[in-house]
Amino acid sequence: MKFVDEAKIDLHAGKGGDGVAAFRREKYVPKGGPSGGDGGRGGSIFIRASRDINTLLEYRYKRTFRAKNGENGQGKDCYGKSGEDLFLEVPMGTIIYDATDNSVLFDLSRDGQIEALCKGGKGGLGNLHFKSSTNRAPRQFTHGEMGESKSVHMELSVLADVGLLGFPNAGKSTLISAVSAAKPKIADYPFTTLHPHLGVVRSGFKGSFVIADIPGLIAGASDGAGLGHQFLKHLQRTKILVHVIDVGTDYPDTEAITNGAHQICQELQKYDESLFKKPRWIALNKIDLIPKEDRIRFFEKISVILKKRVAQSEQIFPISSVSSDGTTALINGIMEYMSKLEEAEKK
Ligand SMILES: Nc1nc2c(ncn2[C@@H]2O[C@H](COP(=O)(O)OP(=O)(O)OP(=O)(O)O)[C@@H](O)[C@H]2O)c(=O)[nH]1
Ligand SMILES: [Mg+2]
Repeated sequence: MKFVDEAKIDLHAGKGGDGVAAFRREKYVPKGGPSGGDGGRGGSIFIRASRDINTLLEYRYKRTFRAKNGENGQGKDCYGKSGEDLFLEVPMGTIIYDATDNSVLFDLSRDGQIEALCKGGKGGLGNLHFKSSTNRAPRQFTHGEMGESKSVHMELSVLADVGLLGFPNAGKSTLISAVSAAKPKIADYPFTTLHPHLGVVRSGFKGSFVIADIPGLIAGASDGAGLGHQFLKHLQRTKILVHVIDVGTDYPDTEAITNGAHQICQELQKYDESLFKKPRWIALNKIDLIPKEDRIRFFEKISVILKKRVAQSEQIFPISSVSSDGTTALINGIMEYMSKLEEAEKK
């Protein structure tokens, strides 16, 4: 499925139906009074967040949405029917901007959250309403009001607590599939992952958090190399980044490994300073490729360099996503950190 995370659409709520001027015509009643009913209200447009949708794809094809008009009033005191409301569904994490001034209208972060985007026009009044002691046979009625129209820009930024970061092939997708039920494609060629995937990680009885796997970054991503850094925006709302570094493939070349890690940090900083300053943990992946007897010495050596060159990397976890070695320690560490954050937020 294609992943679309931006769309611009035009919305038009329904016009209210016109009121009507009509008179009662009944046998043996020579002059019946006014009987024109009101027009129905025009349909409004609402937007609803759903966790079952993960792309704005449908808004790429259809870009104009109209709610139904209200029906006109009728004679015999009949009111016109209201126009049906229109509900647009978007993924959780979609932010709606007013396209004219880019102000944020809504941030749809809860599943099932509903917001009113465009109000339908009020129905007009039938001549029923204009009867008075001096005017028993009014011919006035009013027209229905126009519905609201708006152009909105929608932007999806996936909602995750933890974001995975790293080169293509570092093993990000393997890690998310080892610790959650997510089943992203895994392969030994770069750019296997083409759009963000989310996985829910359950950590024993302690709770759960959402982790996002995004496409790999390469040097020059800020200039558009590889898939560029267009997906980094999906990490903006995370609380921790986990930088996945493949230490197995180039073992024992610490220089190559740490240079690579440094490049990712540079790309991150070029993209956005606030993202760069987020807590960033390190997962040294593919440790199964390192001889067992060398592991401890190697981790110590590489950790010292990483702590110096790759800022904010106090937390370093050696793991193997393939064998799940070390992944529990990483997950528990994250869970503990998240719980502390939550407690601090409550205070
Ligand atoms: N030996 C070993 N191989 C691993 C490990 N983790 C991942 N791999 C392999 O590395 C390759 C790339 O893994 P992916 O999970 O697709 O890597 P990715 O980081 O998601 O890559 P992109 O989606 O291209 O950015 C696959 O062939 C995996 O089987 C590991 O811990 N040990
Ligand atoms: Mg991947």
